[in-house]
Amino acid sequence: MFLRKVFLGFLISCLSFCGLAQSTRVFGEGKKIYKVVLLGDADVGKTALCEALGNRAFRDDLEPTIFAGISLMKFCDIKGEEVFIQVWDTAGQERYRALTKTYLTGSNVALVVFDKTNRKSFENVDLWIEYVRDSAGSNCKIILIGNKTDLEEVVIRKDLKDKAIYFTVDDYLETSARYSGGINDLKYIVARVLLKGERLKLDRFEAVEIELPLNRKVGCC
Ligand SMILES: Nc1nc2c(ncn2[C@@H]2O[C@H](COP(=O)(O)OP(=O)(O)OP(=O)(O)O)[C@@H](O)[C@H]2O)c(=O)[nH]1
Ligand SMILES: [Mg+2]
Repeated sequence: MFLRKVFLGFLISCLSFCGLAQSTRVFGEGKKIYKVVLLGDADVGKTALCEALGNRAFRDDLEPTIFAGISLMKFCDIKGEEVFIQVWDTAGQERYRALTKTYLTGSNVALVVFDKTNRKSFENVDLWIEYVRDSAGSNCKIILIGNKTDLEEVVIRKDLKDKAIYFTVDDYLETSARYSGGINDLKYIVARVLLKGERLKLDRFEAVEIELPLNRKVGCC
């Protein structure tokens, strides 16, 4: 099981170097695909949020992510055109941090997650945002997410306002991956920053996971 994960992680690393990491790819019959990267400390709930975005049920037994996982989701229809997002769920453990920087290449949106019950994860937000600024380019939008609102919170709104970086991000929201709290808002915010200027219909935001076309050439090297 561990070896399988290591192999998959290695494959993902290769793909990221080979061009799958580029933003706004077009695949299949000319469908648009945007790259969204989840990052933040270990255990903050990135994988749980990725599951929630894909409309999958919450699980207590999630294992720590190794390298990163990629999910391709049909995100919404805009004027009859299907929009897809490629969600990169990165590993928060320190030993994978150098790789996380490479996964950020070409991303359209970075979802920087902290755990509202864990102050250290909140303090480290500065570091993750610095990674995004250094590796993803200036066009990448940053959405800050305070997760686990269903538990007793240690980080409160005032703490956020005391943090200079809070005023530099494109949006902030709070979620509970456990109870899907804030997940629809998150979908809406991601769609809004990606497709600004488009007329958005809230009821069309359905993130449905589809098969990752790893066997297709996605503008690869
Ligand atoms: N109560 C509660 N637990 C959560 C929530 N989100 C995640 N968890 C739990 O927190 C633990 C860590 O969640 P993960 O999604 O694996 O965390 P991660 O950020 O992906 O961690 P790494 O992959 O190691 O970087 C798991 O036991 C989840 O079930 C939440 O909103 N509320
Ligand atoms: Mg994870």
